[in-house]
Amino acid sequence: MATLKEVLAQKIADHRPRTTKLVKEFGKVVIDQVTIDQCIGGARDVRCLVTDISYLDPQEGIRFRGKTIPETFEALPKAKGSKYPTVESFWYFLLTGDVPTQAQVDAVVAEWKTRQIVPSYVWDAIRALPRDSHPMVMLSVGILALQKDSKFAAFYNSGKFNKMTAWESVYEDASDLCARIPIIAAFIYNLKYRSDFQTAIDPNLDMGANFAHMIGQCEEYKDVARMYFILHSDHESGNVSAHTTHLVHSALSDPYYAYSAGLNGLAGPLHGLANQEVLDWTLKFQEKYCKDVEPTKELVTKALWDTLNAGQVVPGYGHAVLRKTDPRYMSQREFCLNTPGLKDDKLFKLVAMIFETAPGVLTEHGKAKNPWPNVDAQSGVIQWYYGLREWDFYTVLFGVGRALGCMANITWDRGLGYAIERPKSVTTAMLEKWAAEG
Ligand code: NMX
Ligand code: MLT
Repeated sequence: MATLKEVLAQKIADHRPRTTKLVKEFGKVVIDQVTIDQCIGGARDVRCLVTDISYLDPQEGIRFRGKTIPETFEALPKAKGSKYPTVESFWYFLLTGDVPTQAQVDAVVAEWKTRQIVPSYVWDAIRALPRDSHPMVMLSVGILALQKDSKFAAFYNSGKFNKMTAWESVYEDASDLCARIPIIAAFIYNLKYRSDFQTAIDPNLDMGANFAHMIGQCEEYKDVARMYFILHSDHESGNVSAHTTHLVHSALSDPYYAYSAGLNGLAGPLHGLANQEVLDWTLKFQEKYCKDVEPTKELVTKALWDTLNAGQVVPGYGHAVLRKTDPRYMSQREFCLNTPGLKDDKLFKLVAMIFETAPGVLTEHGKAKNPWPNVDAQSGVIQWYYGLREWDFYTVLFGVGRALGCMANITWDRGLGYAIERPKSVTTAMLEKWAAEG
């Protein structure tokens, strides 16, 4: 049986002529134009990035390698005794576009076991930080500390650097990073919230299950981890974390530099931090409005307007690309509805009530182009239910999942020899001149 790396080598070799032909023969074909509001407004909708790993349709939502979320979950081999696939099978699928066989999945699980050992200098670097540092700082530092042993950096410095084979050492770093990031995340969780009670890796468990084991979670949480990491993995390449990772790596900075930077973008409240903001908002709502009474749609409406009138955003709602409810939201909601206990949980019911109320309020408010919930509006309540209540850790969970998409993407970036990213800036005076000229 060919290894994942061998399968990928063939895929990259097969793909290269397509990219070369597009550039050589059709390089000047126009696929978009840029307007002044796009230039000032965050390059929204400007089509200038290429990835085949996922595609985000504004109406339909994400497709991983051409498959919707339900199709992805359906197609991939499941973890033993579980309804969900292992993260390792999803990694194989993201990288190659092929649904792996059980034997191919087992090989990746075994390979990641050999990659999981985190050097002690990473623990030293994290421990050196103030204990009340945000866990995203700890994660970003932990990933950056791994840079010392980057195989890509070593290859670059070896004097034998070769553009055709450079992707191989990116693949090595990417695989190491994906295998190690849940171990680092578990270490941070235990350090901050379990009085530094560290649990050893279980060599018999797949990535998601082992993460659950390492943070002292229950059997059921193994599927929560698998589902969470897969759902948060990739959202095409224009989002802040994926784009930052791609941009930094385009300077041939190695995967550790690149993903540490990507994590720093994920830590922003308009991006991945929104999941902790959602929990914060919801609990504050309960505290302020529902100490003695049951929540009602009227109370939720009032709280939403209070937030909007204070000039704040409603966390977990809106999106730069999506124009409907995020299918990642629906997938997690379905998990809640199918989980006895969670289905009737007080906080889940409140989140469901916000879902019924917020789109109408945001539509009436009239600013947000998309009044529907995104992935972050539903993820925290699941963690909360399973007792993972330290919500400043939620973006770390997002960061563990997002590593899969970012690492798959930069492996392909190098495979296809994408150039250093360097868009052109203009001055305000130039915009004014072009505006006057019509
Ligand atoms: N609540 C209130 N106002 C909003 C919201 C919201 N949820 N979403 C957008 N707006 C406002 C936005 O601030 C902007 O106002 P202004 O003109 O005063 O600057 C206006 O509506 C137009 O923004 P859009 O074009 O709809 O949104 P944009 O593409 O700029 O930003 C988000 C997308 C996701 C950053 C934005 O919807 C938002 O801030 N949402 C809340 C935070 C959040 O949930 N982020 C997580 C996104 C998913 N993720 O995980 O990364
Ligand atoms: C993501 O998953 O990255 C977010 O939904 C944000 C985005 O796609 O822009």
